[in-house]
Amino acid sequence: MFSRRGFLGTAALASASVVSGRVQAASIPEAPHMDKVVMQPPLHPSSGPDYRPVVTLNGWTLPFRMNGDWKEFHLVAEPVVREFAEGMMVNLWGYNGQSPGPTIEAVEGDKVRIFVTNRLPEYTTVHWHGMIIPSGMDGVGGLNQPHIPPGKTFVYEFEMKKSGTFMYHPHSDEMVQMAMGMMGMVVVHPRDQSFRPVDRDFVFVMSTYRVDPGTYLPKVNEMTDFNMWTWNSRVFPGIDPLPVRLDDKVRVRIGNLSMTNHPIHLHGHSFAVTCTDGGWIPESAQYPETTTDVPVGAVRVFDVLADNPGDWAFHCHKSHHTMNAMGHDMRNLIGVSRKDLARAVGKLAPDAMVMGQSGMAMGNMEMPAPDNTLPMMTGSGQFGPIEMGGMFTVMKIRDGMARGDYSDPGPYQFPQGTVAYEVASPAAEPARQSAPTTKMKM
Ligand SMILES: [Cu+2]
Repeated sequence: MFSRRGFLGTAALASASVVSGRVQAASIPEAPHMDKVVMQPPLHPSSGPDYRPVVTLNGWTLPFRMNGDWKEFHLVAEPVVREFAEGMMVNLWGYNGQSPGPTIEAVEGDKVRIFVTNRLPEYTTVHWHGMIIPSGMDGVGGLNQPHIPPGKTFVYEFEMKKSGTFMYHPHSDEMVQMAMGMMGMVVVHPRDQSFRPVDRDFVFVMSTYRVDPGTYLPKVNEMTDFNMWTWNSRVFPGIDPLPVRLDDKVRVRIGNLSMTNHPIHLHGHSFAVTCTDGGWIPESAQYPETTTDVPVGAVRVFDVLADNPGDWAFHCHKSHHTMNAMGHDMRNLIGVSRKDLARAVGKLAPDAMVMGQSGMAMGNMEMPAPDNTLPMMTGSGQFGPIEMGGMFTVMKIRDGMARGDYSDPGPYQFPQGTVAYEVASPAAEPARQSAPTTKMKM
C-alpha cells in the first residue's frame, strides 16, 4: 500500500480552481491489490473530509491519495481467480486482484480522478451507474468515449455531486464482461455527517454466473439459466456474516448487477428502504418491510435497528437462489415409493441413486460431485445442516460487542428455554372435521 502522506506536499502546487486538470501518465498513483477474500476492516480516511466508512462483504475499499484537492484512485481491470466458497475457484475478470472490484468511497462534493488501466485481453470502459456526471465521463464505449484498449490507462474526472450508493461496471462488450464479474460499488458519504448516521454500514453487489459442474470458467453467453447466485462473487457458506452490536443502527447497501431480481429478506426485524441509486428516500415515503425486491440494475439500501439479539438468516427469498449448481431436470418424487422405483431404475442403471421420496433434505447425504463443484445445499449450524447455498448468510446480533468490531462472534448462545423444542410424547390426535355422512342437497 502506498503512503498518502508523501502526496500532501503536492497540494500547494495544484490550483483549487482547476476542475478538469489533464494529468501526466507519470503521476498515476500506485494500484493497490487485494489477495484476501474476507471482509477487510473499514478504511478510515486519513485525509479529506471525515466519514464513517462502510465494510464490503468479502471485499475491501480502494485506498485513495489526495493530489491537490483531487481524490485519486487507480482501478486495474484484469483477469482474477475468485474463490466462490471453499472448494470452488472460478476464473473471472475483475479489478485490483478481485471480482467484484473494490468499493470506492468518497464524500459528497469531492472531486475524484479515477485512473483505469486495462490489463484484459480486450478493450473495456467503466460506467458510473447512477452518478450525476458529465456525459463524456459516463463510460459507454463508442458513445461517450473511445474504448480503453488493452495495456492503456484512461482517466475519469468528475465531482461527486450527491451522496448515496452507486455501482460501476463496463459498458464495453458488457455481455461478456459482466458475466465474467466486472463490477463494484461506489459509496458517496453525505458531507453533513449528521445526515442519517448509522453505526454499521455494509455493502455488496449481487451477480450471477453459469459455471457448469467440474469447470472453472463462466459461460458468458448465458442469458437466463444461471446456476451460481452470488453476493460479491461468493456463495453460502462462503459469504461473510454481518456481525452487529445489539441496538446498533445498521445500513445495508445492495446492488444488483445480475440478470434477474432478488427479493432480499432479513429475519427477526423490520426495516425501511432509505436510499436507492436515485437518491435518498424522504422519511415520509418510507414504510416497514421485511423483504425488499432489488430489481435488475438497481440499488436498494435499508436501515434497520438491530434490537433483537440472535442469529438471523439474511437471504434472497427465491428458493433456487439459495442453492448452488443443481440438476434442473429432477422429477418431483415426493410420495413415490423409493423401493419400487429403486428396483425399476436399478435394472437400467445399477449405480443410480433414487432420492426425493420424502423431500430433498440432504443433511446426511454425501453425493459424489465433479472437481471444483460445491454441494447444492450445504453449510452447518450449531443444530445441524443448514442446507443452503447461493445468496444466504447470517446477521449476528450480539450484546457486548465493541463498537466497530466486525469480527465473527461465532454461534449465538441461546438463553435457556428460548429454542423450539421437542415435546416428550405425541399430542392426542388433532380433532378433524369428518366427511359428511349424508349427501348434501344441491
Ligand atoms: Cu435471488
